[in-house]
Amino acid sequence: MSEQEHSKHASGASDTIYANPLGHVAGFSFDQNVVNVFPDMIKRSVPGYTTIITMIGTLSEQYATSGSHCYDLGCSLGAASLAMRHRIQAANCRIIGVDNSQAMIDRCQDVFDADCGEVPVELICDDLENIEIQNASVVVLNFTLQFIPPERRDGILQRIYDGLNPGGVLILSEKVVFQDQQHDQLMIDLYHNFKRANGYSDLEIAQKRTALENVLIPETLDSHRQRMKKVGFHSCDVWFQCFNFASMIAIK
Ligand code: GEK
Repeated sequence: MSEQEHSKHASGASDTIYANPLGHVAGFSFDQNVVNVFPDMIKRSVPGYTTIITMIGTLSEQYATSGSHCYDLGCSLGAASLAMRHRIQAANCRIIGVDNSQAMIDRCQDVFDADCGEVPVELICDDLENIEIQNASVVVLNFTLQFIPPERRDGILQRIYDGLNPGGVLILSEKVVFQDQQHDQLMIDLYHNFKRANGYSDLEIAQKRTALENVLIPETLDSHRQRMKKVGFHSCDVWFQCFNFASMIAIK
């Protein structure tokens, strides 16, 4: 299944969740309404998303080893798992997709039921903190860690590091902030222009921002580098960045 077919199969609806004024903007949650528009929402909201998904496939082809596990933590509708499935050449790999939203996992299962890739894919509805990570060659956290309370992030990264085989990789994509306030504001302005160019109104941008407050907590690239080094990764840095969205790779 191609990325275009994935979008079509996962959902064809466009994101209008914040199009009308809401008296009270509730905290963002990955419920059925979000699932229904998710492929459209993430492409119009995350600069470089399609490139990152394609490259997760490429990186998996390079790093997946025979008989190992590839994890997609916070898999949503399975775009990264699907890219991995269609690029992995190593024998007897298994992809494990995890998401704690039942609505996401149900729709994700439909996607894989309609896909004819050969690598086995297991989907688990659970908090990623409850998942044992073992015999891993590739672990993907594609815009997921940002939704987890910061004080829990060290422990998660440590368990990922411990569960990776030597030479295995973590691909970590996140929305980020910058220490230099002028640069931070420039990245936010450029990002909002990107959203406007993708058809979101100022009202939609403002209401979504409110919904994500205290739900999506971004850190600096340096904080991510430091955490990766602290848990044991000997090599890590950014491989992709557009405005305040970046993807990093760390090698065990
Ligand atoms: C993609 N990776 O398309 N445990 C498991 N899942 C979680 C947790 C948790 N503790 N917290 C949040 N999630 C995907 C995109 S979206 C990013 C990832 C976004 C899940 C949550 O339910 C949602 O599906 C996903 O993480 C984040 O490549 O929407 O900006």
